[in-house]
Amino acid sequence: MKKVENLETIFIATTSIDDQPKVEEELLEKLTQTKNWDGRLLHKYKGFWCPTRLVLPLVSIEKQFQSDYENIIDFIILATLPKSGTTWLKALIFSIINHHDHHQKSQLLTSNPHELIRFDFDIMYKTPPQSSIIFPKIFATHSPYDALPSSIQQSHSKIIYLCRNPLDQFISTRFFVLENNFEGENEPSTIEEALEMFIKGIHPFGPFWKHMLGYWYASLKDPKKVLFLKYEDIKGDTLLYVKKIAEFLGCSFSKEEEENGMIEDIVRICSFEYLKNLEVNKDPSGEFMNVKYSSFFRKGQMGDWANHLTISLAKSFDEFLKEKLGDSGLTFEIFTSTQEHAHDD
Ligand code: PPS
Repeated sequence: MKKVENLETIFIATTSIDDQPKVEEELLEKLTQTKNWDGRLLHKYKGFWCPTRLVLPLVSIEKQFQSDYENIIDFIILATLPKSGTTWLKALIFSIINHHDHHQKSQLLTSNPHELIRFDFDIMYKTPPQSSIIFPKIFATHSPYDALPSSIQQSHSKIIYLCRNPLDQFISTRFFVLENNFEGENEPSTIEEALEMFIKGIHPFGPFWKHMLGYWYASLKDPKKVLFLKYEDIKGDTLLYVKKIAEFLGCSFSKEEEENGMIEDIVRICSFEYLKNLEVNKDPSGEFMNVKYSSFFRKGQMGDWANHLTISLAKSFDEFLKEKLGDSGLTFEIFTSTQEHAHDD
């Protein structure tokens, strides 16, 4: 592996996506499989339910990180469960990292955030067979902490984890899947059936509580390495979190930049309304991994679960969640004060 420039490194591909059918067949045979509520296949890989088409790209990445461990450089990794605010986090981090460089920063106005900071599995997918893989210094992953290449855990890489009220994440996923017809020929399950599977941990990159707790404990163990964030907290005070993220990444804003309103600008340009209404994100031909850009911007609100689930379902979910999170110190406020005392009619 050699360093190309500041933000890019090259790995030489060891497994070609061309070999996928054969290698995948052999590997997948060894893994437990199940179907998600939308009919898509999931395989149990490294302790989590991995969407089947992503298993091989993740295996390849693992191999390359292992073989290049000697030269590993320090990465910046954005980790999330799907539908937890990844697009927002990508926009924020891209803007923060490039805050000194107006030209770079302005790319957010003409590119979808997923094109600016890519997912690990997407990098593998887009690489032509047998060619060098351009692996950027900053990338995103949905993999759980324990499933990250061990060299990442051992290096001085920085990890920013973002999670979200799991009921909102569940609802966001539900609409995303239905909008994009991922279920193919399968009849999608009812929302209640889908929630039951979610509670069993059967969903992409699940179980969700293990995903969150993995990064939570890693952040407690080494807060300089892992920054643990919640969607709801960032919504509550985006400005404060932009500063925190910048400090964590070692690229704080100068006094002058703060006084010139640079942080407010980043907050505004990364806001849901602003990003959603950019021409690039409204363009019906704009797609990322076969998903329309517009599909990454639905409502961007907290508590949307209440428009789709009953209070009693949410209350039993809350009990379940508290039990799973135990005495870890990680908590979520699922209910507003009014909802807490409400009952279904
Ligand atoms: S993905 O497919 O995993 O990358 O999806 P992800 O970006 O994690 O989650 C999509 C949800 O995030 C909302 N969103 C935002 N919220 C706040 N601010 C900004 N800028 C923003 N951009 C996207 C998006 O609307 C999805 O949430 P829901 O609840 O479905 O609206």
